[in-house]
Amino acid sequence: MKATAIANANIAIIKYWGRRDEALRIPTNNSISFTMDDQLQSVTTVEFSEKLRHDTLQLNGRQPKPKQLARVSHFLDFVRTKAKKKKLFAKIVSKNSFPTAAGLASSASGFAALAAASTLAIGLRSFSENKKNLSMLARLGSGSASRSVFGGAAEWRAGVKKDGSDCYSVQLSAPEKWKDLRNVIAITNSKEKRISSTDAMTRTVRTSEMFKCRLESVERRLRIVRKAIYDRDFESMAKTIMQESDSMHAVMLDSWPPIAYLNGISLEIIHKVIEINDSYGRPVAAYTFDAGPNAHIYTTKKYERAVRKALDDVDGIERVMVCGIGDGVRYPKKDLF
Ligand code: 2P0
Repeated sequence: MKATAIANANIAIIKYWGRRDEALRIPTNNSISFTMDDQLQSVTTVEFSEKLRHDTLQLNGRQPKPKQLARVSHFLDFVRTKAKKKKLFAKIVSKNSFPTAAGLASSASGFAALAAASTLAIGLRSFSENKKNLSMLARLGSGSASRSVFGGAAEWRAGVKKDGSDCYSVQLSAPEKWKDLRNVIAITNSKEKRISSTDAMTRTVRTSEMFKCRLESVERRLRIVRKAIYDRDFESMAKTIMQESDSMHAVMLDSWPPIAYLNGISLEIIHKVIEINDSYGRPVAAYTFDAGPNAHIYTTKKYERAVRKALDDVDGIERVMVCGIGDGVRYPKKDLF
């Protein structure tokens, strides 16, 4: 009853920000992301045992915060219910290869790996071996986790049904399809964020007057990005990637109390990307920011060096990483314990 799974983080270019159903984590709009390579990875081992009286969790070698354990247990309740084993508890050990909760999508890789490992461990093969079902389940742990089930590019469909049975992700293109795509990540603050994205997006839906207007533009942007991914056309999606990030951060700021995730360094990076694109006379790099101040600059291998060089001029960046496009959920042979 022990199993291990690996999942990588994904960085959205059309963002998930807002839910129509909080408990079932059903989003207000479809979103699209690329799954990152193995540098941004979670490995999770789950063992169910009749000897345990409650779930235990070790996260990056440490005891979790009570809130983190409660969230994991709440997710495992869905798994236990599906397996009709409501009183079967688990030992969970999980490791991230990157800073947790710093806007590097650790909940996406974490819950995708947890969904895969727990369903395999408890014998729910219709989930552990079926990516559509697995992505629907991972969604209940963390919305963006539904996209990390797939490698390459994935679209998470919001669906229209009340019970969320048509709310899951699909793969738009395989990781091999876009080998020279890069995400140059500039970490400007690796500390945990003050407000979780879960709480922040609820606040936006409740209080932002601009939010409805954003939803109208998202539909058009989805069409542009789907076609660009299909055609492997970076230039035609670059403008949309930046507009989409700006639109999400605008509705965050339009919320009350305002949600401001970007810092001064993030803004400097935005200026740098605008300068690079101006110097080439066309978009060769596109910034996007999640619920945090770290920059993700999508570009292609050809311009990776130019982007890194531009970042050298920005004071205060803690670390720069360059990710390619990676795989979806896998089951390694080795367990963590
Ligand atoms: C995304 N983000 O599409 C967006 C962009 C952050 C900004 O998905 O509450 O951690 O767990 O469903 O998945 C972060 O939100 O939120 C996120 P929950 P999640 O990647």
